[in-house]
Formats: sequence, C-alpha cells, structure tokens
Amino acid sequence: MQDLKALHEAIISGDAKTAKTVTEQALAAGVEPLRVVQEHMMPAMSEVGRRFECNEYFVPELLLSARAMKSALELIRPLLAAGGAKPAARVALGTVKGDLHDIGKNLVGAMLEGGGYEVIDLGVNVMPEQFVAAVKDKGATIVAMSALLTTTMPAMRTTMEALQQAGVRQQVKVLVGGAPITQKFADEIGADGFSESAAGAVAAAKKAAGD
Ligand code: B1M
Repeated sequence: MQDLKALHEAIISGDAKTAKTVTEQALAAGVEPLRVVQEHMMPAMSEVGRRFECNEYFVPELLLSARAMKSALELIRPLLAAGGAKPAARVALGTVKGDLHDIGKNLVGAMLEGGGYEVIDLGVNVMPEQFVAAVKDKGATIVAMSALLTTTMPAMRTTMEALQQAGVRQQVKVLVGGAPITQKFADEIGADGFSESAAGAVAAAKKAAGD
C-alpha cells in the first residue's frame, strides 16, 4: 500500500518534486485517481488554507503548495478525463473576473471532460465578455464559473447580466461553484446549476441540461 501521507506532507510543505513522485508511485500501484485527489490532496490544501488563516502561512507558502498540488494533479487530470465518448455539450469554463484560483476549476474541467463534455478552458480572471464570446463565437451551450473569493462572487452575477444583455442567456445553462458558493447564492443570481464539488459538477451539468 502506498504511503500517501507523504503526498499530504509534500503539498503542505510545497515540495512539488516529492508530490509528483509519490503520485506517480500511487497511480502505478493502482490507487484510484479520484481517491488520491479527494482523500489526500484536497485535505492537504485545506490544511494549507487553515495555516494561512491563522497566519502560520503567507502567500509564498500558498504558492508553493499550489505548485505542488498542480504538479501532482497534472498526472491525474488525464486519467479523470479519459473515457469520454462523443461530447455531450460544449462547456465554457473559467474562474471569474478578479479571481486567480484555478486548481478547483481545473479539477472541474477534468471531471466534465471525463463525463463526456467538451471543455473550452478560458482560464482565470475571465471577464464577462469572454464568457459571452465563448457562447456566441464558439458555440458553448454551458457556461461554468468558478470563484474562490467572497470578493469575486459578484462577478458571477455580472456575468449572468452580461449573458442576458448579449441576448444569449436563453441559449445556455449556467453552472456555478467554488468554496464560497452556495445553492442559495446560485438561486439568487439565477444560475441553472450548482455543485460544491468537482465530481458533482457533471451531475449538475446533466441536470441543468436535462440530459
Ligand atoms: Co487564496 N484564498 N488567495 N490563493 N487560497 C483562499 C481561497 C482562502 C479561503 C484562504 C484563507 O484565507 N483560508 C482566502 C479567501 C477568503 C475569502 O474570500 N473569504 C484566499 C485569499 C484571501 C487569497 C488572496 C486574497 C491572498 C492575498 O493575496 N492576500 C489571493 C487572491 C488572489 C486572486 O485570486 N486575486 C490568493 C491567492 C492564492 C494563490 C495564488 C497563492 C493560491 C492559488 C493558486 C492557484 O489556484 N493556481 C491560493 C490558494 C492555493 C488558496 C487555498 C489555500 C487553496 C485553494 C485550492 O486550490 N483548494 C484556499 C484555502 C482553501 O481552499 N482551503 C485559498 C483546492 C481545490 C481542489 O479546492 O478550489 O475549493 P477548490 O475547488 C473545489 C470546490 O470548490 C469545487 O470543486 C473543487 C474540487 O472539489 N469547485 C467547483 C470549484 N469551482 C467549481 C465550479 C463548479 C463546481 C464546483 O461548477 C462550475
């Protein structure tokens, strides 16, 4: 059995090399990819967040931990995304304006791809107009927005308004998620779907699209 405690520790200490090596070994030993993420990587990031909150960690430590998590996630992402047949729909995915957090968004993208969706990843700090353009010019029928900061939650509402003003709101389903987002907030801004986890995003997309 792989000692995945080492992965947990590597993420907390920002040791990308060890995080990658331990993940490689775990996957080679047949540990289920989603288990590695949910049971080891995400709790490690929660601990990093806790340390940041009580001033034990500062932004440089957050960056190192995020880099360690991303390097391990790079190995897992293709495995989560594998197996989709023909795309169910095209999803424009991004972290909203003002927000640079992309680890959760990337996981959501991988899960959606694994669930058979074609994902146009617009990246981070995505302006409302960029979401609109993805619908108009790239034919996205689902808009999926992620926010990690309470201060960037309003950008979800602004994006909803931009979709409305551009006359494309009726032709898309909008999904929202991210640590501070709740079903109540999703309802308030008129989103069609909400999920608190990356795994749940696929079910939320299917439900919103009536699949
Ligand atoms: Co920042 N940060 N950060 N940060 N950061 C948080 C979010 C914070 C909670 C830390 C804390 O105080 N405990 C706090 C926000 C507080 C608040 O808003 N109330 C915070 C802060 C304050 C900040 C800065 C303002 C710090 C500063 O500069 N003073 C700054 C803001 C920068 C900006 O965005 N403009 C900042 C910067 C950063 C880094 C760049 C250093 C780095 C991000 C690196 C990166 O993403 N490339 C970072 C990190 C790493 C974190 C924490 C520690 C970890 C986030 C993470 O990756 N989690 C975070 C604390 C925490 O979460 N415990 C924190 C792991 C990831 C898998 O989970 O993203 O929640 P998460 O995604 C989940 C679900 O939320 C969901 O699925 C995912 C998997 O299940 N989900 C969706 C996400 N999107 C979804 C979309 C969906 C559905 C589900 O449908 C569309």
